[in-house]
Amino acid sequence: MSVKYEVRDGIAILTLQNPPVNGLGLSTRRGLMESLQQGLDDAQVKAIVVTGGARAFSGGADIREFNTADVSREPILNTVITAFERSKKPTVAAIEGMALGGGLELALGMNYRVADQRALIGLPEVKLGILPGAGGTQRLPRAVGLEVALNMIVSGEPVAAGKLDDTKLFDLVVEKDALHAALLFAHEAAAAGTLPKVRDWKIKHTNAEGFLGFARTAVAAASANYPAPLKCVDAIEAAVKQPFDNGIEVERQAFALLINTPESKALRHGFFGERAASKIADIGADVPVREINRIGVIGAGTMGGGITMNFLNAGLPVTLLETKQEALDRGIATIRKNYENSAKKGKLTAEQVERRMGLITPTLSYDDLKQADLIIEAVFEEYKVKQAVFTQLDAIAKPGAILASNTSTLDVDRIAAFTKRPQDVLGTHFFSPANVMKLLEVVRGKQTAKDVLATVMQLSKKIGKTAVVSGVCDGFIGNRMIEQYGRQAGFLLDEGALPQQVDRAIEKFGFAMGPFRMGDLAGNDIGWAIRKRRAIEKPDMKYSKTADLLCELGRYGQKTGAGWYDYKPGDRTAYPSQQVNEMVVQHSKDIGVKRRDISDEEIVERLVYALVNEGAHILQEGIAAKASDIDVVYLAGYGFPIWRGGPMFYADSVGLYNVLAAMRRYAKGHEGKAWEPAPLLVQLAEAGKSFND
Ligand code: T1G
Repeated sequence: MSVKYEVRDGIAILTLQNPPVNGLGLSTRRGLMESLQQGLDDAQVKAIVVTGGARAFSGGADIREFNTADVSREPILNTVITAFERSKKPTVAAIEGMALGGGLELALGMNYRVADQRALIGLPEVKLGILPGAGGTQRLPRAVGLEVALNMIVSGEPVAAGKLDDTKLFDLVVEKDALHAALLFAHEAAAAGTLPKVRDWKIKHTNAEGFLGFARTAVAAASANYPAPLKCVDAIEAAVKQPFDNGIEVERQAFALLINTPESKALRHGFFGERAASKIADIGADVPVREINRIGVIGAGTMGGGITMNFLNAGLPVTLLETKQEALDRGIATIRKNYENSAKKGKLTAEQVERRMGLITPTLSYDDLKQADLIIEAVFEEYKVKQAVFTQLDAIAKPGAILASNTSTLDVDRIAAFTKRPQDVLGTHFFSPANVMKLLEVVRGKQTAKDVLATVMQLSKKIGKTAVVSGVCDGFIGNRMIEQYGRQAGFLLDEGALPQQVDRAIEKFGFAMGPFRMGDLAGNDIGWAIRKRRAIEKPDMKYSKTADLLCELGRYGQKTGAGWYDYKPGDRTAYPSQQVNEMVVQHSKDIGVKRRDISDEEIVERLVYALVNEGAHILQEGIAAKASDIDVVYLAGYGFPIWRGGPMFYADSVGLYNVLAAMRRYAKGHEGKAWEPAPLLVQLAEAGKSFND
């Protein structure tokens, strides 16, 4: 039963039991209705307390039910909340852990609320592209006031219950054992005999009209691609201006509209995708994880330093090894500078900075890594360097230590073969800056043991990373796809576009940064080195020569003051470059391609479908286990617009039939060979199926 019923000293206690976070699915909603009725029918019961246990009162509606029939099966959440609100016996919510979304709305329908000061309180629905759909937009403003409620609902950000102690939301905020406090409170409530209802409260505000007008303008400016935030403002405005039941109707209509928007479906896809990424088909909960208490990092450069910070932030000590003292000192100084910059912005206290710095053990000796449970190397991207490192690690690391490579392009199986313990080796591909970027590609070698993979996936969550498992191939998931995206960007220049047009078009589609601005930021010489390698390994993979011509001019990007764009000292603005544009136009002539006007739509289709087609190969080869993993890589690591759900989800929303048809059109053009469709894409398109089916 998803709700346990018991009576203690005349108080009915309803305990939600729907792990992991008491999602308010159909069986839980039914359990609440039946248990409430049982308490109302039981003459010895004087009051009713609802609790969810220590981890969560409730994380809200059971989002696993969305887009299923159950979500609208009675009793829907509004029915349950109304039943509590009409209860003739006092009802008290005992809140620990969290009360989010529908969980908070349920508590708002009760007469009283007692909360642990640390409990997370919020209405995060807007992050899923919807709005609170069970009275939250009507009751929360009545409980915490107009301004606080609007900020909580439009941002979707939870706050600790203690921060709301000065509002009417909680009748009691306690340091611990909220249930015990709630039981005592229930006795008092029963004796008092009053049954306060949030719906009857007035909304506290100073100048509602002015505030709502300002809020509407600010929200519209900040949420151009998202319909939900403005709908939140509409519903809250109804709470201020209309009777309660009218406001509920405004909220209901907005919810029904938003749940079916492409943006909400994309946001929910991303939310589930991120959690599904940590589910690995052949690794169940029964696979043990290894204990990780000490980390070793080899290389104190940009990547090694950033990787180190992730573990320091999670309170894990790191032995940081370099080959030369000055490199080690420089690396430590950079870590300190990063923390001190955060402290200047108020994100860290000076004491936290020192505590984290105190967790670093700098060393020049491999012997100091002997006790490490996990060692990550971030050394130079060359096999012979990796071989030297892993040979030494194999000699000194304790049995059972996990050995990880931060390589972004080399073969993890080949690296594992440098050791006698390939089962303990895998890739952990961090993205620069490693202490900031959420994405972590965890590269599973052929011989990587299951418990090694399970351990690193669990550790990834502890350090706040979005981890996605990749198989071994050149570029894993993200970089392998971005290479095809970059090829199309170059061909578009050959055929008639200019860098600023390509960037503007894809940024309008929603990418954080177009390919040419990205190249200038990351360094155009990185791609140059890869193309030189490709010329030997894959001579039939053609590229536009413009990128090489650019590098031959020494225009590596911001780091050389000039790249695809011109830059001014101290100014990171990318100014279109007459020299580069002339070079591009001249190159078209040199290769005999007649330049033509290219539409933004073609630019977007060619860049995005290049990702999709390579993603289909990656899926077919089993490098990625599921399409949503590929989407998560692009949402978390490559600035793909989250309201479009990732390349594979976006292709599904366009329709694979249409994607394939467009690719076939482009296959007739310049360098059309690049548009050879992946067999899986053809197969799905012809079957009328989707990647994310
Ligand atoms: N329903 C069902 N399962 C949920 C869930 C939910 N609401 N929230 C999380 N989970 C699962 C999640 O999939 C994962 O499962 C596990 O819990 C741990 O999650 C009418 C309609 C609650 C802060 O948007 O923000 O109410 O992978 O890894 O870091 O107005 O999950 O272990 O099998 O994230 O501790 C509103 C969304 C719903 C909350 C916990 N509620 N969840 O974070 O663990 S809409 C939300 C979160 C709604 C009403 C509307 C977080 C968390 P598994 P986790 P965590």
